[in-house]
Amino acid sequence: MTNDAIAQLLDAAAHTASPTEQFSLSHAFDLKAAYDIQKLSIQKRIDRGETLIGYKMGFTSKAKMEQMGVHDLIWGRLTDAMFYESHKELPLDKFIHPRAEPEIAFKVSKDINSELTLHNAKDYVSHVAVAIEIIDSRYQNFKFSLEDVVADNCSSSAFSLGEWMPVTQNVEGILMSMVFDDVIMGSGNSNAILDNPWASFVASTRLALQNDVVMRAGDIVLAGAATSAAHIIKGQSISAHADGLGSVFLDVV
Ligand code: 0L1
Ligand code: MG
Repeated sequence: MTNDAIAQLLDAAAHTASPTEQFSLSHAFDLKAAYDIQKLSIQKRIDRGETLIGYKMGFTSKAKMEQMGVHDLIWGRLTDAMFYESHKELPLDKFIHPRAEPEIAFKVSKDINSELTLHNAKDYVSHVAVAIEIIDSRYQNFKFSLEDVVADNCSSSAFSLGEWMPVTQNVEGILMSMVFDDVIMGSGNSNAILDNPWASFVASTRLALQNDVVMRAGDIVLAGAATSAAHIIKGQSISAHADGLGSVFLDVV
């Protein structure tokens, strides 16, 4: 099977919200091919009129790595159609078996053509926000290899953002939580994200460079989750909170 054929099947699975089998079970492909498939599959969205608006980092917390049984940092792409405004509805029928996770988001302030460091990263970011990422593996039973999940855009399917705060707002070592209706589904420290969410942003600039991607002013980077992901169901009000950053809310309908 060609990379484009896999990309087509993954795109169709996402578009029709119907799961597909893991490709790695029948077809050997490496991480480089997986990222190529991811790019081809996102291109199909762009060809339908969607716009690339940023990137997501995955497997950035110990909890997440343990939950999924892998040890590599991965990244995916975000389009405008994946964005849902806070306090608005998230239609469940667009997803297969979605899960939510509380994250920190960064907004890029100028084009990035080099790998940044913890020292200069703030010069390239204008704002930070609390975020919810909705992950929805296109594979049956949320089961995949590292290559499968990278090809599947690292399960990314939707996200929402709290109010953008100036970059001077602290995001290190802050308490974060995710609440479904009135139940706390998970809470943790933002430093569960690679020991410091800024480290995840810095890693995104390294990965972008390695993959010949130029991050543009205005791009959004989801830095990763501070807790394990939790299944969402119809009728729930879901929210994520981060000390000093505020909250973000979605109604699952
Ligand atoms: O955002 C994440 O850390 C998830 C990456 C993809 C793996 C998954 O679907 O849980
Ligand atoms: Mg995530």
